Amino acid sequence: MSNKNVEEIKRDSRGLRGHIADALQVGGTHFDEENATLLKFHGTYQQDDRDKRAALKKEGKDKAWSFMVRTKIPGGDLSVEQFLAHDRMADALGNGSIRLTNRQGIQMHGVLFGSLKDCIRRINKSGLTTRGACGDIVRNTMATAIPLKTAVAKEVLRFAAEISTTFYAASHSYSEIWLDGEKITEEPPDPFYGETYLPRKYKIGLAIPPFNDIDIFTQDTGLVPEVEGGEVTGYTIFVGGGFGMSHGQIQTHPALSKPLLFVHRENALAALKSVVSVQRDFGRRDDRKQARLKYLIRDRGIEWFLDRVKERISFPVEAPRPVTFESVEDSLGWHPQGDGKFFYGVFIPEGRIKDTPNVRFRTALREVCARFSPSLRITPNCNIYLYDLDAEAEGPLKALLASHGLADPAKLTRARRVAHACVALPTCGLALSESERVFSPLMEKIDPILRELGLEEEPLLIRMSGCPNGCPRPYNADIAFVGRAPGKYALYVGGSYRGNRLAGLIEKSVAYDDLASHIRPYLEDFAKNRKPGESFTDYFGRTQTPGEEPSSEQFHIELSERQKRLDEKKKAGEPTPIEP
Ligand code: SRM
Ligand code: SF4
Repeated sequence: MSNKNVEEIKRDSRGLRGHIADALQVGGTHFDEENATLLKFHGTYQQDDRDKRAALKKEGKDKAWSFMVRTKIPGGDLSVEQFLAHDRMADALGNGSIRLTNRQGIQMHGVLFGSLKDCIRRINKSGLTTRGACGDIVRNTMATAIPLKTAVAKEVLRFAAEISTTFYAASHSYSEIWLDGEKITEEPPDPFYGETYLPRKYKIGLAIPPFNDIDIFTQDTGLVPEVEGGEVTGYTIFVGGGFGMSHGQIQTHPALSKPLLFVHRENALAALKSVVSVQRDFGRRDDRKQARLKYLIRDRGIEWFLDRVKERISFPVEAPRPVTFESVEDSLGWHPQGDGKFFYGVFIPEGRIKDTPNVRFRTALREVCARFSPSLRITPNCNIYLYDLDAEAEGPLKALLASHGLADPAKLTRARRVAHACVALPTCGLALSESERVFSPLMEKIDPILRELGLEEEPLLIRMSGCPNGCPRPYNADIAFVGRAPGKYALYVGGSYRGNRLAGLIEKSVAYDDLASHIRPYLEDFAKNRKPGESFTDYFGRTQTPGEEPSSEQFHIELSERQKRLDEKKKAGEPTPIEP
């Protein structure tokens, strides 16, 4: 057990080297805690198989150690060769599956100590990297995934890639350890990050209205292009989104980002660097649970933050421009992409690409790659777009996917097409309950309710997580199940499929088997009483908490209690904002 805290580990790491290279040389099954902390900056998490944990402990044996390796893919855009490199590794080095992530990356699970270097080396050989995929640093940069061939979409994807490389750690340690790069004995501290990098992880995404697939309000920093004459002229920058929290700990809560400023295109990268540097210098480093940008902005205020950002730049910035988003959904199925070619959005439940007795996702995608040579893009809902397809490919492509048992997206409920659950057990060390493994069976109970009530084509955002850290971005969903304990979930209702409203806590603990029946009354009420054309999001906003959407600070208060306080205040003729 290391006595050092994470700040000390970073400071003493000699540019994130620690003793990782020595440990790899010596061999074994896992790394010590300090090296495991530093490994995150190199894009890998040390994990153990939690399905086996108890039995191994009983037998007095060590944990079944393995590694999750995360590939960073700006905007989720990758080639057939890059995808196939991961597919090959799934068998050779991993657990036989690939996991698309909801930040448009790829995770390999079950990589053993002896295969780790090979895995990272192979990812780099394919032209991608794991560098900075995890750790207290700028993570994978997201961008609207829909592969439309507009100048704006092209520019946004280019900028996502530029942001990604701009915020790499400067240290040569990555190439030294994993790619047999030249050994550098003395290195100055990182010119941007310094010795201790950022206080916490940092997430950036770009969203092209009306598409909010990247869930822009959940990012530490979001950029929305301003478009004139079909070209990007600048960006409105949002700051302070983030979803991690702990159940019942009121000082921890999700937050949606706020508009900060508008900047002209040529100054956007410099403005972004200034924004990140303010968090670097002022974000709390004494408490990792209060270290994200959202808390800095909560504690000091957006005006204070803007002043600090402006102090560090020499060009003018303007007031943020208004932005409007329609939905966080993907466009699954067959669509024109605007240049005579077509794209097809493939539904991948929970982003897990594997072959099962009924559905052969891996085989299907391998054959698609061989036969149609598409370009690929991972969506923020863990689905995948195949694009640059010829019109003639439609029939054969659909037939190929169907022959391997993949669902026709048009036959799924609209809710199922966008729903997501995080990884959780057995690999996630923080999971309090199941998520990915129990989500499809749960949706198989919810889908019939939606069909029975005539809601199969309603935009309804449903998300599930195995703990309150918020990886599947549950807290702005229409309906969310958040793991509390084995088989138990907190129920949240009332977010928005546009991604711009937080849900509210409905019940603190519901048994897994009862989840579908607990949300049924909300769906019935909506189906019966909504106005023509009104979505669940808008109905809930109009009827449940009119003018009183739950703020971050009220996040741990159950809906019934919030409504009780609201009614009391109204009765007394007092202003209605609800205190935490
Ligand atoms: Fe996450 C930690 C999986 C997106 C908030 N997340 C983890 C770890 C690494 C567990 C750990 O620390 O040991 C999980 C690995 C599980 C496994 O076995 O694979 C994990 N997070 C994921 C993924 C794979 C979920 C998914 O279903 O796709 C996503 C990977 C994205 C990527 O490619 O980088 C993933 N995580 C998110 C998001 C959503 C987003 O980024 O858009 C969030 C909420 C937004 C945010 O960051 O606020 C998120 N993950 C967290 C947190 C809470 C952070 C906080 O501020 O408190 C943790 C725990 C932590 O950092 O202490 C965490
Ligand atoms: Fe693990 Fe919790 Fe993230 Fe799910 S939300 S992957 S359980 S950390």
